[in-house]
Amino acid sequence: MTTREERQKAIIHAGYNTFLLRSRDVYVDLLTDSGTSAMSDRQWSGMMLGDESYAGSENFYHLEAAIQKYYGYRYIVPTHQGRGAENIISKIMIKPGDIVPGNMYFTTTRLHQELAGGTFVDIIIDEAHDSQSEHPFKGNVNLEKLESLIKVYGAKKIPYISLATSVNMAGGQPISLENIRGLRKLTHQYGIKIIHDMTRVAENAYFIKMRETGYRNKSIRSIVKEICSLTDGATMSAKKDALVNIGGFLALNDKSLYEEASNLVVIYEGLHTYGGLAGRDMEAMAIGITESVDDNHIRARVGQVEYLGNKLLDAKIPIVKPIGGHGIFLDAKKFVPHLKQIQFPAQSLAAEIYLDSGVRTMERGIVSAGRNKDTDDHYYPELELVRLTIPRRVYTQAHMDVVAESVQEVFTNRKKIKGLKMVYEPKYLRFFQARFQKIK
Ligand code: P61
Repeated sequence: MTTREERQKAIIHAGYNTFLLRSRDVYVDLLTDSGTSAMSDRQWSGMMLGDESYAGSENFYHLEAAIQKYYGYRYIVPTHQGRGAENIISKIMIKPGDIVPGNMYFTTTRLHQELAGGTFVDIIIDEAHDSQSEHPFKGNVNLEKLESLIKVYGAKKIPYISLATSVNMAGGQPISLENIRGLRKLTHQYGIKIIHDMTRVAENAYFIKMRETGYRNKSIRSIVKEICSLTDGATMSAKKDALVNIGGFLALNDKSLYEEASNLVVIYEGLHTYGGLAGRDMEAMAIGITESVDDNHIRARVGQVEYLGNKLLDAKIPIVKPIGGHGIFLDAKKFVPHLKQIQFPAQSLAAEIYLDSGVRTMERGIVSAGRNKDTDDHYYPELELVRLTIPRRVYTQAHMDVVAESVQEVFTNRKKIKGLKMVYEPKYLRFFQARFQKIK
């Protein structure tokens, strides 16, 4: 624990960017659920069985078997984390001038698509951009938007649909199986592939179980498999759902695409049977995948997020509704309406929460959205959010109580919160390293 004076120094030193804080200065760390979950006794036992052979490690085959069994994809290429897989798939499939439609952008995913010469186009339903819409599947694709895009550009210009389950930037919002089926049908007509960002697929499956007609008695495991069966391949950051501190993969059903991927991976990650990971990491991932599709685990995980969300709703704090799968997202436009978006309201609010209690959160608004690659102007996203992300199997409800109290305290004093100006802006993924000063 730290004093307010210590936190004041720390946040100024960090340029009002929670990514630049030292973890020793943080009390409850809700920056991300990425790589921050606790591994189980079984996973740790698996770490002891690392086969650290350069080629053909036993652990690779365990991982491959787990992916085939639980997700159903045929070929896999391990990578050090999700963006390693995004780099490879983008390089293989996207040509300069291509259009990549997707259900809301994700920072690293869009950047790799752009670096490969593509342009991302958002085809998520409009409700996803409205924090107060209670649509049960705000991750859904607007199929009419997609079809008119295909008509304008032609199917040849669209290498694949970038389809995320549990849409992160929308607030961890799910897509329904009905919508994925509709998308599959439409893409089949035009011969377009679907590449699934399956980083939080099990959390999405939980919402399908709870909200979609006909799924209440289905297991998470079977829902996950059904989702994957409707897509052609996937990128995975196993640091989330799959409960590991490091790891990811690219999965594909098409053999020739797999062959290209397994050739590229040796340039950027490592041999195709380790992809930048130690044997022990692959073993932990194989076991983590198995644990991630357990109904009881996923209910407890999403249940903890709901616990915090309901506390904030009871206190009339403006958050994204419905409550998502991996965190609570504060609506900064409603929380600090006196700040203009160019004064970085969510960035400022995240700094203020840290100052109040040492709780670390993350900006998900104008800073994260970055600049338009063609015009170089800031994007002004509808959603200006602060994400309180819950790691899996780490915190207790008592920690959630502390967090809720702190957010309420900051809410009470919200009128005093000042805006920020950006004083350092890196070229790529600026939110990680940008620095700010308080506007006097
Ligand atoms: C996160 F602020 N997410 O949510 P990698 N797809 C999806 C992700 O959520 C994801 C990746 C791909 C992080 C870490 C992070 O703007 C940020 O294993 C849906 O991180 O390479 C990662 O997977 C990339 C935080 C990433 C960010 C980018 O906290």
